[in-house]
Amino acid sequence: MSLRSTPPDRRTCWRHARLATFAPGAPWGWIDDGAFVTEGAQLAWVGADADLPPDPRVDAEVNLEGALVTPGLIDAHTHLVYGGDRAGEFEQRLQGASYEEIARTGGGIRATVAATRAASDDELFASAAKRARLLMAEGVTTIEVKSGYGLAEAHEARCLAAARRLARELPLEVRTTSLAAHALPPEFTGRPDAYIDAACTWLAGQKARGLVDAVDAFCDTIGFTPAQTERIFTEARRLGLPVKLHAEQLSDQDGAALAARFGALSCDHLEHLSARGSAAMKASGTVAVLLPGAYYFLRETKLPPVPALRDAGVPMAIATDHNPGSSPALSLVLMLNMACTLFRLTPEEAWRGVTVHAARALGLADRGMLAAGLRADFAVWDAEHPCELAYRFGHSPCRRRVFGGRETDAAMPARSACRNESS
Ligand code: DI6
Ligand code: FE
Repeated sequence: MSLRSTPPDRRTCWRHARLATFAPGAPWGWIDDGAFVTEGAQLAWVGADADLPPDPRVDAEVNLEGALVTPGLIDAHTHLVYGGDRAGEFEQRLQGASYEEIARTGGGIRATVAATRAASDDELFASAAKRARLLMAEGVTTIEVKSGYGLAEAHEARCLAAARRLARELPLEVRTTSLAAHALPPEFTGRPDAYIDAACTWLAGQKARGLVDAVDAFCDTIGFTPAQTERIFTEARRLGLPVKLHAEQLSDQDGAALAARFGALSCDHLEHLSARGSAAMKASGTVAVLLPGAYYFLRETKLPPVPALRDAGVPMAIATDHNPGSSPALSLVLMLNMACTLFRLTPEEAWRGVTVHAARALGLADRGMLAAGLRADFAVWDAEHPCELAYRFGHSPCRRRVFGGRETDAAMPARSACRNESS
């Protein structure tokens, strides 16, 4: 049976868990002595153990002995598929070069583009699978993966296809995003508008091949202008693809307001977001995806306007932004701590950011909470309360991981990845 096939409608009753369901109501959606029933890939019932209805159809019962259970974690922003790494650039930055200077002199994203184009399909897949397994070992069950290191039609398609292959070969949901408008490739130096014209023509083919779920762009001084971003978004809309945006990361381009006009699923980064941008996001129901790994690694000092987002009621998600240049992070659990320490989110806000709000940032209504009718994607932790996972760092006590009702070894995937794929 393949990893992706839905298990038979086997009913399992999981009892005596501390449940952080994130369902509306109590803080954390907390249930002290909780139980839930999985039926195949879905949750059939969630509630207090004392309220568990008698169910003769249950095939198996598991006593969780008070362990914490949360929804499977969702990493709503990654650039997981690429060749090479940028450890050398890290050293340059330690000697004083800025991220923007390195980008302007042909390093940065362009260096990764060269390494990505040089990598074979199998190499791209194997390196991305190794990274995905490390995320999965910490209870991650859904990830988003962007293209954006191919920057030519065939190479962008190869990267999206590698992301789709992750979902076929690993017990993991993968949403793909086309990010051709990430940087200007060398063939188009000095001709950004011509590049955007070309990138617009690739989207229909990506969609026809089933390679893409959403469209993103990098709207910034070292990326693309709002007018160029708008052209990509217009083509996405014509094709019925939702959009998201790398917005106001290094400067305020009013990108969030532009994305909001297109009903964007999310605007991501947002360190330089204005009050106008956050109001526009609220009005369009756009999620703010905050990326503390990139803030930390680039030693940014301008914080995203968390109090304004909170006051405006804009849902906040937290993601790794895993990429080789600005956030080589492979721990979504660590991002919980960073979101609290650096961005001053509450532990509950940070957790909602990797569950309910992350699901919304991907347009997925079937996950992110533990509730009847949603997917049976969950993690069992060696902890009594989710706050502990936001408080500790360098420590990810995932004990069990269940994806679509099927238990997968939470720890082994990462270890076997290191054995099998690092040679
Ligand atoms: N913003 C980022 O932080 C990443 N992409 C983007 O638009 C960085 C990508 C890289 O440096 O490779
Ligand atoms: Fe990013």
